[in-house]
Amino acid sequence: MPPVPHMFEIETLAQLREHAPAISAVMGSHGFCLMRGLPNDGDTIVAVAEHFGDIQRHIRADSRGVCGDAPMDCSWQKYVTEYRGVGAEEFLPHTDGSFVDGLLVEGDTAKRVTPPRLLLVQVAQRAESGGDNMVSDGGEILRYLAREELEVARILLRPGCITISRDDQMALEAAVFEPTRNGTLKMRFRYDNTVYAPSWARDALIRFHELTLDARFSTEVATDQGDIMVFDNWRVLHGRRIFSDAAGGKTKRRFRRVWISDDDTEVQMNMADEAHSNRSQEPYLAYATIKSPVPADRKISFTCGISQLSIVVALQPKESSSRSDQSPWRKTSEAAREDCGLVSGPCSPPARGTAQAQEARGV
Ligand SMILES: O=C(O)CCC(=O)C(=O)O
Ligand SMILES: [Fe+2]
Repeated sequence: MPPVPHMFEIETLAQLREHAPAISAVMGSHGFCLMRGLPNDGDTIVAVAEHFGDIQRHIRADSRGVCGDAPMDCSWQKYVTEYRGVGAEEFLPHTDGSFVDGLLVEGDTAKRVTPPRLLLVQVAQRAESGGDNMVSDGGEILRYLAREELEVARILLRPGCITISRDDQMALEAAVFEPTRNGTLKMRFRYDNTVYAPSWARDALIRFHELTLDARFSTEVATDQGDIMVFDNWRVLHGRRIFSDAAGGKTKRRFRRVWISDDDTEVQMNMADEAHSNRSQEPYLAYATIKSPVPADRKISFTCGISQLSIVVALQPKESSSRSDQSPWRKTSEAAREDCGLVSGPCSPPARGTAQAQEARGV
């Protein structure tokens, strides 16, 4: 079978580094890639992950941040039915960590804890039958909606359209598509009993879910044992078909998974200069970041998320009212920042404050 464009045959970490430019290009064009030929063990997925960024821990992970080997903490097993990834049923297209939205103090500042930017999945053991993975391109779906079903796009961009509550985590009144500071959009979505929505957003979420299963936007990913898939978790959704394992548990399907943390969060200063951990932060300790030992110039880098350009153009109102003409948000983002007394540079406001983002959110 000829290799597919998103597939790389890689047997060593040196080869991974050689392929870095091509991997970056495929992540940019497809939002995911697959590596075949590396050793099938937990240390390998960790070493590969460290080339993409800092690993973000998970409640079910081991001390290296790997889910699927022996977890460090077993407290979650009391609530095992809350973790869909652990069962054998179908897992509908979703982004990982959609329920994570918190804060952790580190030293004398704090940082938001948010869903991962990337996720890596290694096929440790395939199922006896079923369990194939699929990927859907959230960027393509949003572009389609902005062209053909504008009101659905507007709702999915509006903060408050989705709340996700799982285990001891809650993302309250989030948006399915949220502006990042680098000008892209990041997506947060799942469709199951962890999700709540106000009545104005319900139909739009149902419609988006339907489109994640639509063959125009989704692909099956054929995998072999040991394959590593990398997903841009801000742009593509991944899912899993129902599976069954051989009787006697000989070939129990097992996937290893590692998250790469969001690098888009701003440092938060404590207003009394007294940053301190408290009980509200405890649930997020399980999702803290582990610094990668790979130096920046050896990392595989590319821009994650959904490019906003064509979407923002589609969302522009045809004719602007005189009231909105006077608003600073009608001007360019730079002019708007000046109007607000804010300067560009390291302290500039997040993209959510720009004219484009305000427009995209229907403000
Ligand atoms: O089992 C799989 O293939 C993926 C599971 C998954 O997506 C998850 O646990 O978030
Ligand atoms: Fe997942």
